[in-house]
Amino acid sequence: MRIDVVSIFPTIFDALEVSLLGKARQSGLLDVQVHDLRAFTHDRHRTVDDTPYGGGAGMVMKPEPWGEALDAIVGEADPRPVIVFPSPAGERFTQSIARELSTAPHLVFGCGRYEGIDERVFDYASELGDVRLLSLGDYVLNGGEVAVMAMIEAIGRLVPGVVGNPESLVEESHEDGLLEYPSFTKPATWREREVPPVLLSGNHGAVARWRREQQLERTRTRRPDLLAD
Ligand code: 6GU
Repeated sequence: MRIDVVSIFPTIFDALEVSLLGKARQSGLLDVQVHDLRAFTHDRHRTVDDTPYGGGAGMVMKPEPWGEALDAIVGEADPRPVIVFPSPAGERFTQSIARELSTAPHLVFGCGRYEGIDERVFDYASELGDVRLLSLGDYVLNGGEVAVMAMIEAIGRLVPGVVGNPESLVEESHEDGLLEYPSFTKPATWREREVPPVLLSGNHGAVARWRREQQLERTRTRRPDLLAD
């Protein structure tokens, strides 16, 4: 999978060099390229923002550097990429969207800062690829970079081969619409706390039933919204 990221803080993405995703990049499973938006400016101050038309607080990202960056990165790339703009005003990013995007051969992430990107950029981008505006949740970050890090990790680990044991992907929170069951390892007693006896019983059917009950109970108490869906 090819992933391009456009940002005015490209070094934030240095963290993608470590751990599982770092390995996947080294092995060629993920080809991640990070681009500095300011490289697509032409003035002495490498300006990427300006005051909003109509007035109001804050600054808006200018369309011209975005247009040049998208032209350079996407150009006439044969499979139309999915172009993701992280935004608190976007559709909620979920495990099912992560699954869907993990099958795309080419993803482009455009990280906005300030009060956002000139709206015309999204319309232009839709000529070059399939545009998605995606939000992590109902809170506000200073920019899209940290959100894109989270999305790349959620998507990248679903690309076949990135996670060594694919079975570890199936019983996770959100894969079946429920929260994950609790896990325990040795010792069986630790600081006077016991592992639930059913897990030591060797009765696979009983273990499976217990785990299912735990999933339902946790989801009911912590995330009732998931059961309503
Ligand atoms: Cl994707 N971007 C920003 N700036 N804030 C967010 C977000 C994204 N998701 C939640 N808050």
